[in-house]
Amino acid sequence: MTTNKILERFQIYLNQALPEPLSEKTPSPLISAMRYSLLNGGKRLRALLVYATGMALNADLNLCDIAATAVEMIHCFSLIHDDLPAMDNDVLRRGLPTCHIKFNEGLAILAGDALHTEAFDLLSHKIPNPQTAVSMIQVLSRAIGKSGMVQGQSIDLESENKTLSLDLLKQMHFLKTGCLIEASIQMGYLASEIINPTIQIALKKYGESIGLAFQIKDDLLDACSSSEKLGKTAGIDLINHKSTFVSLLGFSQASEIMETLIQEAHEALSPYPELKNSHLSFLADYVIGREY
Ligand code: GRG
Repeated sequence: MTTNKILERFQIYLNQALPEPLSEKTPSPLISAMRYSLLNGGKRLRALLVYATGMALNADLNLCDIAATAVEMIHCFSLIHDDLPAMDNDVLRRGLPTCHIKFNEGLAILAGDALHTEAFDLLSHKIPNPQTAVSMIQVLSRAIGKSGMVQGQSIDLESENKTLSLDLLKQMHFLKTGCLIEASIQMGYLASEIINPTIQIALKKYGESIGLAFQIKDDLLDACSSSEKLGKTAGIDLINHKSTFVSLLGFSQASEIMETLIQEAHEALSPYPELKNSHLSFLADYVIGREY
């Protein structure tokens, strides 16, 4: 199946997972705000990682649909909250007004909250094998809480107007962005319902490498692209006085490290033909080749 076909399939599933309210007479601003943030574009990288890993390991695609949807709900929730005035205070996301600008701040907070809950509701109700459901819930919740994404965001908030060490910058991005990327890959592995610790280790290494490379690419794009191309405010890190890989290392050293990380990602896959010859290889290159 091509990447475009996977994306088409995913969009249909997403749309069904969060349908419009049944009656037009009872519009729900909450669901409109959730759908606005969930259905309006984005690269769908985390969902694609779920499918790519699952498909490489012969997972049932129906399980990948559910896992990818849960991951994307969490991602969209984090974007809504990240854009709020108390966080990055941004007005543009995916080429559109951010959720709190389009609706209002209170509704944006609630839409994020409800997407967060909906992800776990979906996994707990739709994954047929209870052990697989619990494992997925464990992986996803661990990745986004106090030992993952929220912790990363907390370090980020405290870091404004400070110059971070390279190690702390890496740690912050590992938590804030890398953990959910790794969890997406792990969700695809769990969807396959195979047990193969060596493959799991290879996938972890792959995830660590592309997670960091993704963030370095984000910093490079933030520094040199336009808001029009990115669909979000370019130069926001400078505006918010944040340390980035570009501000700490310069453009060319940051690019070199990013390229090396992607080589390492390919090396992690290479002993396993089922991984090497899968969409995972394409996604590693996509992470640093992307233009937005
Ligand atoms: C989890 C309770 C709770 C709160 C959220 C706001 C927050 C805490 C965390 C922020 C996490 C965050 C937004 C990290 C940034 C990750 C990042 C680089 C997002 C952009 O991802 P892309 O480029 O976006 O994949 P698209 O639009 O393509 O989906």
